Amino acid sequence: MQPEQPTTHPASLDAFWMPFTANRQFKAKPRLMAAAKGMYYTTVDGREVLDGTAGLWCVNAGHGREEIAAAVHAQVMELDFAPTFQMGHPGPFALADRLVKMLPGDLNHVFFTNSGSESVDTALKIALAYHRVRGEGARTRLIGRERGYHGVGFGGISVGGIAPNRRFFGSLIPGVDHLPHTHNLEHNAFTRGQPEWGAHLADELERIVTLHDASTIAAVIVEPLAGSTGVLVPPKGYLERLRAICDKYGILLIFDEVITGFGRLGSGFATEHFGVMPDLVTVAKGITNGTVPMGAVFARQGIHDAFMHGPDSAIELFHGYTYSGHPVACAAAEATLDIYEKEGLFDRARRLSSEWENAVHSLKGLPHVIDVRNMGLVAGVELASSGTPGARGYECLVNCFEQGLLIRTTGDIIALSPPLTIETSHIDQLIEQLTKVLKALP
Ligand code: PXG
Repeated sequence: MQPEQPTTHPASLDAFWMPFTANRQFKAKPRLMAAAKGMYYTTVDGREVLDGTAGLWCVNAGHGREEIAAAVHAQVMELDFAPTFQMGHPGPFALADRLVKMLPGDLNHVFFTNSGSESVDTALKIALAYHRVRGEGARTRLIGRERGYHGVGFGGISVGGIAPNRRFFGSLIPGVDHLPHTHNLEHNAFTRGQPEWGAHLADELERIVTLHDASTIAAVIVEPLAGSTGVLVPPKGYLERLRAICDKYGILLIFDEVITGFGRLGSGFATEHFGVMPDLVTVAKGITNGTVPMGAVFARQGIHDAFMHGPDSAIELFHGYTYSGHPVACAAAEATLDIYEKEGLFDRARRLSSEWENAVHSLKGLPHVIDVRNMGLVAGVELASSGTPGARGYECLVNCFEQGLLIRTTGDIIALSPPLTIETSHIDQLIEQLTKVLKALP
């Protein structure tokens, strides 16, 4: 008997419980991608869809890169898997060495994970353990921010600031507080780049320190630019103030760069872009161009070194994943970094950013548009709610997809974050299609 031909149309959609999706609604009218190349997806019914979101903020070098495919294939054939617990292989050592040269200052040690969520939980655990190994074990409190997204681990949802991601899951981890978010349309609507208003919101950290006492606080975690909750650009001076207050009280500052890392803002990383040095940095997504799951946490020299005491035979950090530094992920990451370097994609994002800014701000004045904000190759377009929160955003997403454009929406906010390989013709197409959809929305 001949084997059945593979088909891109699944026989049934029932068994896959989809993440962050209205499963019943989706399965009644699915949107399925079959292939991708460059800036475009192709759907199972053969339509081209322009990728306005780099997949899920991860395919920074565009789709279907031969170099990554070749590296992954070669790695599987040479060394498919090897443990990194009390054992090793060259991949993660070489990759870590290369990565730390891309980050500023002494962010020169790397702990590998498999996702952004794992990176966040790893960074929070390193922060807690760091204080403990230094004899400040009372520093257990973690500070996040309203509208923060730090993945879906228990640590990440605890410090995260998105109510539906938190309220179903019990008491979360104890001893967490939140800074206020910085989103304010009254002061900052239609700002290009960083808003002037809002740096003072960092001073809320002083209030939290007064309330709990610095001796109980381990770390503050923020996305330098908040992605998932609608592209919230940090006000001028805000991150600097957070850094200064953390320094004053011995609190670690963690930047979650899962979205901002690897060129999105027109610099390698947000820490470099804003000139503010955190103590720990989390990344994922763009590290492998979205091809193989991988994440990482960067730690400053002093944090790493605080663990390197006691007998040589002692395991310094009781943490890690079977797939920390997986050979195939390392190979994909090396090939991805080669592309970023050879094609100068971070500089390209910076060069394109003013063209991008002008393009997205041309949406001002269209029906329902109450804000446009941008930085590097990312933009948020906020729509007025139709009365049912999220309904207009969802309708916009569906209509864009039908028109041949992939966007992301969070509530009634559109997030745009195309591959850094985008060209003027694609920017024009994106704006044209979005304009058409916005004009037709009820
Ligand atoms: N931190 C940040 C800042 C993120 O944006 C994570 C952590 C978690 O990463 P993983 O790999 O565990 O998903 C993220 C993920 C969206 C969207 O539509 C954003 C993310 C994931 C899925 C959708 O904005 N960000």
